[in-house]
Amino acid sequence: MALILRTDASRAAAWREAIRRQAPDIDIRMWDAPGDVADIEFALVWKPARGGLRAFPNLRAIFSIGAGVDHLFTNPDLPEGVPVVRMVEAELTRGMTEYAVLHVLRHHRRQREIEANQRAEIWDVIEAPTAPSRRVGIMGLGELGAAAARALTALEFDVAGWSRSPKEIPGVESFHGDFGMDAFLARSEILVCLLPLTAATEGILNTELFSRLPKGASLINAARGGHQVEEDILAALESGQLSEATLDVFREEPLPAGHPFWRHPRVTITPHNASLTDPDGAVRQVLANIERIRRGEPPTNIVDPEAGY
Ligand code: NDP
Ligand code: OXD
Repeated sequence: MALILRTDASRAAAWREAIRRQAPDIDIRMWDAPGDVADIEFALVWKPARGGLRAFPNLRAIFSIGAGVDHLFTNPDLPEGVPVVRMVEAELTRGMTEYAVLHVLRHHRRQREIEANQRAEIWDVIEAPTAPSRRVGIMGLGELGAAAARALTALEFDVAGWSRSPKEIPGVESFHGDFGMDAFLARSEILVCLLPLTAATEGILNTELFSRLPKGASLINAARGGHQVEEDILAALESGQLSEATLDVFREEPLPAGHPFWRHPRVTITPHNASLTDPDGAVRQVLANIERIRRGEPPTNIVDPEAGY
C-alpha cells in the first residue's frame, strides 16, 4: 500500500517522520516523485495542484492535512467517488481555542490600545467591562467553534454561536440559519469567524453583515480569507462600525507587501498560524481511518461533498 504525501515544503520532513514512526511499513511517496501511480491508495494532502489527484487511478481516500477542505473542493478536478476526510485532531482544536481566547481577551481588555499607549508613553487607565457583560458571537459551532465557545464560557463571557443546525452547548446561546442570523449579529460585540469556506459562506464578512453588528463591534477571522471582503473591513474600520479586526487569513496569502492591513493601526495580523495540525496526532487519525476503510467501514470525519465541509 502506498500513500502520497503533499504538504508545505517546510513541514514535509515532520510529516514523513510521523508516518514512519507509527507505520514503518507504509510506502510513502512524495508528490514530486510518486513512482508507479497505480500503487497509490491513499492521499494525505494540503493544497494539491489542480487536477493532480486524478493521476492516481486506485485512490481509496483523500485525507486533508487541515480542518478546512476548501483547498480540495475549490479544485474542480477532484476525482469522483473518492471520499474526502477532513482533519479533526486534538492539538489543532487546542491551538484554535488558544487563538480565540487570546484574541477575544485582547479585544475585550483593549490590549492593542494599551500597547499603543506604551509606545507613546501615555498612562491611561483603560477599563474593560466584566466578562459576563461582554457578548461574544462565534460563527461556526463545529469542532473548532464549539471548543472555543466552551473555553470562553469557562471565562464567563456571554457567548452565542451561529451554525446551520441548532446546537446544545451548556451556557452557549445557539442561533442557526438565515432566520437566526439577525439576532445573533445584533448581540455580537466581538465576532469570531470559524466557518468553513463554502459557496454559502464566501464573502460573508461584508458591509451588510457588519451593519447588523452593534456599532464599534470587533472582528476576529481565523477561518479563511475567502470569507472576508477586505475593502468592506477597511470601510467599516474607517466608519467606526468596526472598532478593530484581528485577521489570521487573507484573500491572498502571504499578505502582499503594501496591503493596507499591514500598517492599519486597528488591524492585528497573524500569518495563518492560528492553529497548525500536529503530525503525530493527525497520522494516528489517518491510520485509524485507513484501518476502517480496509475493514470495509466508512472513515470518520468524512466530508459531505454537497455541503462542501
Ligand atoms: P466544522 O465542519 O467542524 O464546523 C463548521 C461549522 O460551521 C458547523 O457548526 C456548521 O454548522 C457551520 N456552518 C457551515 N456552513 C454554514 C452556513 N452556511 N451557515 C451557518 N453555519 C455554517 O469545521 P471546523 O470547526 O473543524 O473548522 C472550521 C474552519 O476553520 C475550517 O473549515 C478552516 O477553514 C478553518 N481553520 C483555520 C485554521 C487557521 O489556522 N486559521 C486552522 C484550522 C481550521 P452545522 O454544525 O450546523 O453543520
Ligand atoms: C486548516 C488550516 O484548515 O490550517 O487546518 O487552515
